[in-house]
Order: sequence, then C-alpha cells, then structure tokens
Amino acid sequence: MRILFVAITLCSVLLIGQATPVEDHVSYSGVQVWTITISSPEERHGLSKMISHYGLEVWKEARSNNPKTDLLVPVQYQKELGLKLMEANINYVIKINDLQAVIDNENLHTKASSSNTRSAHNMDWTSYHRLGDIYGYMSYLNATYPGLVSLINIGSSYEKRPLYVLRISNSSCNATKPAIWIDGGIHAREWISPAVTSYIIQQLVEVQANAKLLLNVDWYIMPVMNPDGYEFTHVSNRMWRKTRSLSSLSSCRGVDPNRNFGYKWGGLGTSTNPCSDIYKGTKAFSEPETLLTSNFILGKAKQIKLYLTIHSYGQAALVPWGYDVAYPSDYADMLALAKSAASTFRKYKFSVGNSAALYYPAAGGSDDWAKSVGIKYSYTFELADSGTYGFLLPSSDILPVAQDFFPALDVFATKIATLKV
Ligand code: 0X9
Ligand code: ZN
Repeated sequence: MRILFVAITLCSVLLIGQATPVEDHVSYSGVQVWTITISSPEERHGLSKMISHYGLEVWKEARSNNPKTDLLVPVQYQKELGLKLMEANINYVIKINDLQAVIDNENLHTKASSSNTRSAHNMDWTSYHRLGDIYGYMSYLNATYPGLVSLINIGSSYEKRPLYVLRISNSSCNATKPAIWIDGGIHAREWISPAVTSYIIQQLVEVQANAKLLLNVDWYIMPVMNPDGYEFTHVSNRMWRKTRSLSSLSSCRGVDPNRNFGYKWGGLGTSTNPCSDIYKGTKAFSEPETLLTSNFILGKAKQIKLYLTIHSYGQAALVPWGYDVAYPSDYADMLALAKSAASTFRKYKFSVGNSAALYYPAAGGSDDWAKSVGIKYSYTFELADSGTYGFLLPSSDILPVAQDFFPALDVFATKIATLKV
C-alpha cells in the first residue's frame, strides 16, 4: 500500500512537470476562417471596427484590386459577428469551418525522421519538414557536391539556431559572376516557402538538366531565414508569424522580420505593439535574423543583382516600393522582368504589380531594403494558394507549386547573366 502511494505521488509529480511547459500547444479547434467581401468605404470602415472590437486576427487584408478580407473567427464570436455583418449588409463566407482539422490534415505524409536512418538525408517534397531535415539536406549537399555547393553559416538566430545560406556555383572564384539571392521562411507559418526554396536548391544542385542555370550565374539560397519561428510553428503554434525574441516591454514575443529591415523602418503598415503580428521591433535590424542576413547580402551587394524573397499566400509578384504606393525610377524594368517570369506559370496564375498597391503599404520589408542598397531587381513572390487553404496548403500541393514556379528562374537567370558585376 505504502509503495503504491509513493508510486502514485511520483507519477503525479512527473505528470504535473509535463503538463506545464513554458508555452503550450495552441489548438485552433472550432476556429473558422471567414472571407469577407466589402463593397464600399463605409463597409471597410465598419469591418475594421468589428476586427478591432473582437481583436480578430487578419490573414489577408482587402486591397484595391481585391475586396476580400480573410480573418480568423474564434467560436465565441461566430454568432455575434455573423449577425453584425448581416445587419451591416456585408457579405461573408465561411472558408474554413474548423482550422484545427485543416492543420491536422495538412502534413499527413510526414515520415518520422528516424525511420529513414539508412538514407543520407530525410528530405522530400511530399511533406513539410522540420528544420533539422532541411539543414540535414543542406549539409548532405555540401558534403556530396564540394565543387558546386558551399554551406555558409552566417551566425545564429535569437534562440541560437544556425542561419544557413547555401552558395551554388560552378566557378571556384568568388564573386566573378552576377548572382541571384533567394530566401524563404521569413514568416514562420508560410510553410510552402521553405518547401519551395529547398526544392529550388535540389533542382539546381542535383538535376543535371538544370546545369545551364549555373553557367553564367551564382546562387545564394537561404531556405529558412526565421528558424526559431519555423520550429515554433511545428511544435507549439501553427499560426506563428514572427521571430521568437523576448521583449523588455511586454510578455508578447517576436518581431515581424518583414517590418524590421532598415529602409523606411517604422512607416505605414507597421506596429509599435509587441503583441501585434506586424510589430516592427525596437529598432531597425533589432533581430539577429534580419541583421545577419542583411550584412551578408551587403557584403555581396555588388555581385547580387536579383533579390527574391518567397512568401505565401495570394499568388502575386510584388514589385517595390512596398512602404507606400511609390515607384523606383527603374520600375518599368523591374515590372517587365517580373511579368516575364510570371508568364512561365501554367497552373497558378499570379498578379504582378506594385507591392503597396496590389497588397497594402508595409514598411521595413526585406524587398524594399534590398532595392534601397542597389540591388536592381528585387521582388516578393507570394506563392499559392489564393485563399482556399491560405497558409495551410496541403503537403500534396508542394510539388505542383514548386514545379510551376521553377521555370521562372530560367527567365531571371537569363536576364541577370547579362548584367556586369
Ligand atoms: O506583409 C508582408 O510582409 C508580405 N505579405 S505576407 O502575407 N507574406 O505577410 C508582403 C510584403 C511586401 N513587401 C513590402 N511591403 N515591403
Ligand atoms: Zn510572408
């Protein structure tokens, strides 16, 4: 009896220990995604009042050429908000009935990393992978193709994860050819971005038919710029967007890395509230992720002629400036190249245009910063989809999205090859 009592006491101590992790797993059970269509400035005003009244999380804002807003509606507000929208004559549809169910179905084909101990890496493009698999694949390529690939550790994230850039080049000398930079995973929850960016790496390094893309151009590819946020979306909160830095002002964590770059920092479409998803941080480049990445790019700014950052969702190629509806003097060149790249897409149709006009003004973005330091061609690509699953694109869509995107790189490489370093 006494032994049993001790055993029960011990068990409960262990259980209590397990049940109080620092930050719990966030469940989205019953949370819905509504798409709301506004048809007048009055309706827009009414909707933004409702959003702030209920503190709703917006996935996508209505913009000039697209009057639709996607937002998350927790169970407790669904009835009341539905009535309010009906009273205000605002149209809405329930896009996702139970967000947690979609999250649970998103990545069904994941194989346990350890189940594949005999192969050299765990990467594939039929499931979304943890950071360890993506980094494991980059190390594998580095070891397997020493003449083609170099793995560059540019420093550490806030939580001390390495920040890796892969250089792909068939020339032994540094910086003789013009180069293309591609990054993914600035926003943690946009899983299709590291998936497509790592697919691009695979195609450039491992597919002989793509060797022509390396003839006149070097590539710098960083598939996960925000590794702390990315891991957090896998283990705790699937909808996390920001970095994971602690704030001295608040118990809310993280900075929006795409509001933290040092051009027009703190302007339109940014927040001073550490709890906001578009929090700009305490200063430009307050985050190690943005600071180290920007310093690396600056060190190669003469060589890098194209800056490409991969996000989701919305199927759009966004051309700077994004801090406001404003146009660089060579905007026509920038637009023409983006259009010709996007014209290669067969399955997913993209809109191409000025970032602030097509989406919304948002200052401190990486694309604007890259343009501001003299990289002539700088773009944000927002991959699929256009709103059905939003950030929760099923893993069976990775290959179709990646394969549709890849041919655009031929257009980019052809153009960049003509530019002098
Ligand atoms: O808001 C953003 O950071 C980007 N959209 S996302 O849905 N992936 O979050 C768009 C950024 C466009 N670029 C700038 N505004 N500079
Ligand atoms: Zn994004």
